[in-house]
Amino acid sequence: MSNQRMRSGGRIIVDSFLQHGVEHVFCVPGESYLDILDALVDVSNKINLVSARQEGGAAYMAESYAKLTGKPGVCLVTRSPGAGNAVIAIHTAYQDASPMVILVGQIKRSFWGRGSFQELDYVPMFSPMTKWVVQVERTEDLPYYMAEAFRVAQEGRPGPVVLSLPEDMLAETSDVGDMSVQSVPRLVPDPGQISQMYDLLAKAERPILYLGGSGWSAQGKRGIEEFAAANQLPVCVAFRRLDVFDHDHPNFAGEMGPAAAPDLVKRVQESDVVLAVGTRLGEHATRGYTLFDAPVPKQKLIHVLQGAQDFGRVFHPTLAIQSDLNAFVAATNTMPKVDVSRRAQSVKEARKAYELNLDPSNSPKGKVDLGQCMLELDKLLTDDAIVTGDAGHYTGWFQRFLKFNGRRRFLGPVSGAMGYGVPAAVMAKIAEPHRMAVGLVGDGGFGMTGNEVSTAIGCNVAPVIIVFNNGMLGSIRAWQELSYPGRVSGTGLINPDYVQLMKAHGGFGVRVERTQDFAPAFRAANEAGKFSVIDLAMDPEAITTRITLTGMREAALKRKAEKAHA
Ligand SMILES: Cc1ncc(C[n+]2csc(CCOP(=O)(O)OP(=O)(O)O)c2C)c(N)n1
Ligand SMILES: [Mg+2]
Repeated sequence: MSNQRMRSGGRIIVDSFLQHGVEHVFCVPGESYLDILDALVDVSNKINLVSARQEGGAAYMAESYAKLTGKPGVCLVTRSPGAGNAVIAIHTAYQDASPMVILVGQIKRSFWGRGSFQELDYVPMFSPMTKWVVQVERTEDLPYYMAEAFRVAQEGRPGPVVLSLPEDMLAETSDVGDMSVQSVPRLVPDPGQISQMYDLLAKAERPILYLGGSGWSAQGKRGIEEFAAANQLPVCVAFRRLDVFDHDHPNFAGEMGPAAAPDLVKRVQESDVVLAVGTRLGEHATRGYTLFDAPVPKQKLIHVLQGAQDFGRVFHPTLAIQSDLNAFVAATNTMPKVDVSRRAQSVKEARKAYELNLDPSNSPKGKVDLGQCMLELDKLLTDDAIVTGDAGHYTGWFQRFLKFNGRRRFLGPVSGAMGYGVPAAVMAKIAEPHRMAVGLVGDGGFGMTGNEVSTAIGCNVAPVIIVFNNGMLGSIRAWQELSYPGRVSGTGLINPDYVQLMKAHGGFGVRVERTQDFAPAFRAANEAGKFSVIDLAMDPEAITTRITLTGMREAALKRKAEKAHA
């Protein structure tokens, strides 16, 4: 006889949450996992169950929690409709390398294969977007699967794990004991590779440090700042990885997403050694894979990644270093000092160009000067604010003009999935109630998950959401103008009156139609102590920080005319 008490599957899972230090669980309830919900009742003083309005919102909350804390985000969803809604965030966790444990309630085992109500096989469904997906058939196996799910989600390149849990398996009992928490090995770089890197960097004339990826610790971020300074390396950050390097640091040269400053793009292209740490050098980090020659860049490429699967996938590395990013930074301390003062000038030039790029005076503007608003916002945000973003062309404005650092965090979908900003801001205020949480979202993005305002109000948390309201799905409209100039199709938006909408929710809403009204509106929203929306009137012409919508259309028409004549 085992000494272990009999526990249901749900209780075993909740005990495993406690073992793994889970503090918040994000869910939309379903009848397929009642036993887990039931077991959570007894630990409500230790685990905060956040019940969102839609699984897309719940799963984004869990994913953004992982980005914020580095710990696995936990999400509970019901079978096919719930799992289907959660896909957007699971795929985001996969692309963005965020550790996540997603538990899906499944139909009873005995109903399998009958085309039963909401029957679906999650293994083929989630295989292409998870590190591991498995259905647990026996209650006594749960301690293993839970411990393994947490380990796999965090090891190497972090990512999502899905467990499918038949409802009768969850309700059955077992006297199985817990499995101990499995430590996640931290891959350290090979010392020989660090000395090879040293040789390459010592000889470099125009090196660039290109940072991205997930899993940076505060210490790792401080360490990479020191490394950049000591080695005279200008630093750029990858698309939506804005907070991996302090923007006020003298080596910071800007962000390298699709809206990057042309001067910085040129600098990266003309570099002779690229030290890419964390970033996969994916499509949006490399201007559609054109930033470097593929597959063999003319630069020496030192590529540092947590997982080996992305080495050489597009760009062949000169030196591939598989390592935990923070362990890599720590290992650079062993490098001997070298005189690289000859590179100081190029660091200064890159910095100067970044600072010049912070001037919005040549940017398109309507009644609201968005560049000016972002500079104002930069002053109004606390140093440890959590800023969340969404997808869309409006993101170009804060990506260019807002500043981040190790403490002022940015959470956004590298995957480009819309609807991220509101749930992530709600999560930020739940996980870190004493920090300022500000969501920057388009009117399209707000339309997708703005319903999570109810979740925030239910949880008594009050993020501030700024809706960049241009009355359109601006990003797609821009693509239409580029490829099919003048032919607008399906990209207009009819929006609600956000001030009235917030009133109906019991929140706070304010509309801003002039630049000078932005700062007072933000202060009012911040002080309202309620879920707040600032409806920021955005001139549809201000589609990017560099060119108007009309400018885009005219350039496209000109290109077409030239092509026709050629
Ligand atoms: C879930 C999802 N659906 C569709 C898209 C395609 N898409 C990318 S940006 C965009 C428009 C975003 O509109 P909005 O939030 O208003 O921002 P804007 O571009 O107008 O600044 C769309 C539809 C996407 N990325 N994600
Ligand atoms: Mg829009």
